[in-house]
Amino acid sequence: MQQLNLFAELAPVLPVTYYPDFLSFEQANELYQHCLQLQWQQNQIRIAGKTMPVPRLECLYGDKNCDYLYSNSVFLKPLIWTDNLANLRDRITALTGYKFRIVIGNQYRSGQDSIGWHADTDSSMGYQPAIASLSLGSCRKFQIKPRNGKPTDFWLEHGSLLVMHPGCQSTHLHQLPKTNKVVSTRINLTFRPHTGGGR
Ligand SMILES: O=C(O)CCC(=O)C(=O)O
Repeated sequence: MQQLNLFAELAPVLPVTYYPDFLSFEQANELYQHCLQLQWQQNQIRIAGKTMPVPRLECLYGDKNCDYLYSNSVFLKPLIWTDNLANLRDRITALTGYKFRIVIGNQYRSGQDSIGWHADTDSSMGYQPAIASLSLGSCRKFQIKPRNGKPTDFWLEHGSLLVMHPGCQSTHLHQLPKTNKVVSTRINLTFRPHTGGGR
């Protein structure tokens, strides 16, 4: 499997590994169809005293009691793993050695759906979490940068996997910016550890 390890010569400062062809085209198509049937919800987020819709749809699947709260305002309760998501989780663990208890789904319906600069630092994931991010559907630009540095762009392809290694969330921020280009639906699955619960 092709692997771009960005600890190495391309971009020495990035603590991520990108696997452009983690899934075959057929596997990615099948998983995309499955993911369209997940229980997507439109959540509301509170920022600077204002409540607004999150600019994407979200869902959470995972182990029992692995609730997830982010930005101190969006609270997600896990649904039981589907067989497809559990198989995918185990396949990513076999590749990376990292263990995951939850997966957060993001559905970007158009170029106007996005996620702004942030790090995933929610305490429920424990110390220095590894996060594995699988992309399906439309290819979108993903950016990552050191907290005070310049962004590097990735074009996250259908069936690709981007692994953010332990430490990445402390030193780097990432985002999926809006685009005015016409793009159709993209689904992103982020597999994460969690300190609570149990299977
Ligand atoms: O959609 C993506 O690739 C990024 C998702 C993300 O940053 C997140 O869920 O924290």
